[in-house]
Amino acid sequence: MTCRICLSSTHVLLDMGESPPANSLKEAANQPEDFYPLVLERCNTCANVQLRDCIAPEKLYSRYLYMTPDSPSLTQHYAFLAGELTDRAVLRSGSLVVEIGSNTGKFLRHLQPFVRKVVGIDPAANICEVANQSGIETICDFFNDTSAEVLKERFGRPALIVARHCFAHNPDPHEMLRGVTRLLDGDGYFVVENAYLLNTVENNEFDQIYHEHMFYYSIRSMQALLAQHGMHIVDVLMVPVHGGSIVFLIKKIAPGDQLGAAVEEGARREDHALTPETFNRFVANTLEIRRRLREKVSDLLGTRQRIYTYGATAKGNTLLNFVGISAAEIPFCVDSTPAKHGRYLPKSNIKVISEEEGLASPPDYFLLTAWNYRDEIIAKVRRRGNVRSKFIVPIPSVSVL
Ligand code: DWN
Repeated sequence: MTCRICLSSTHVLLDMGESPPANSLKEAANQPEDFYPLVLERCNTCANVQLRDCIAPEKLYSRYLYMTPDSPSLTQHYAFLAGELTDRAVLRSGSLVVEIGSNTGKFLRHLQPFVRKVVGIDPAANICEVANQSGIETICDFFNDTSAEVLKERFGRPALIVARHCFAHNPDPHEMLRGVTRLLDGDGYFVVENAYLLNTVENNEFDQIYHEHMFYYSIRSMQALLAQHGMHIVDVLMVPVHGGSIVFLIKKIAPGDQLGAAVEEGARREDHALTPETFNRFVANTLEIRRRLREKVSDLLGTRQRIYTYGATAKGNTLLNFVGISAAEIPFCVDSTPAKHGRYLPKSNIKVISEEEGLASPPDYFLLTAWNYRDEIIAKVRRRGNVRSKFIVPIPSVSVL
């Protein structure tokens, strides 16, 4: 196929067969659902790693069930990020901040005390309603060159545009960057946070592969993309959230721009680490995790152990469907998001119940599909009095806690 960053040819890294969109939770288990190829490929020129087949964003995001969870680790991350951005004069009092894919506005709420005004833009009508009702002004639309012009007319030019875990969620990053270059203040920053390819590959996080993740960014592929839009990375931050993410601090190229040493250091590290051997090892480890998890679940069910999953996560649906686990083996998935309760996971048909319901009839084992919140979820379950259920942690290798 063709690289959507530099238009060169690509080669397939991993074909995960066909699956439904990861957040397409169903109202009824037997509700018909659409399946799409899930194939990861790499560019032969610019190191870009992308999904080969993209689903129309309107189908994925116009009505969206993922709401940023209440999570101590996320709140801690917001505080860290706000501190770093303030120290680097990226977050400026008296300025305007726009966040793309702002969801319910949790991060913007955190930035509000540091600036004059915050504005969100998100395509999901149901999510925008929640955000606006909570007092975070949110425009319901996709971010592109047209909506950027509307934002500029209404609010002026922001000194900071943020895109956390959404810049990789669109088939055409060039369109988003045209909007950013149109809207951003000349001396402003574009801050992109995303799951980091190096962490995804080195930690065997194959469940991060799902249709919302249309790109798997590295410093090299982001540099190749930005160079086509007169922009560059001035610094990077490595952060632990979502299985290991990278924060790109991006500016329009201006004479005298100082680049942080971490940019070139990180890029060189990628050149050494992201080799064909590394990708082959990633594929081999993915197949090994599938084999071992399959075995673990069968053994436990064979000794009449009850298993629930914990976290109706998008990544969890890739894991369950790739391993071939369904409601025939695991009847329930525990999750804290009210909008997901009573619904059924795509393909596996596992029913989502609340954490309270999960506590009322605790299973022998939880398969932790929200492994990126491992410590806080286990601590919460223990704090609420369940000291019996064990946790199967699938990533970076199958283990039981
Ligand atoms: O990139 C994306 C990331 C940022 O968020 C999106 N494409 C979709 C989504 O992916 P995910 O669903 O894998 O994200 P999370 O944040 O790992 O999912 C958290 C889920 O876990 C939520 O449904 C809530 C649930 N949860 C819970 O039940 N109890 C979370 C915590 C912290 C808890 O204590």
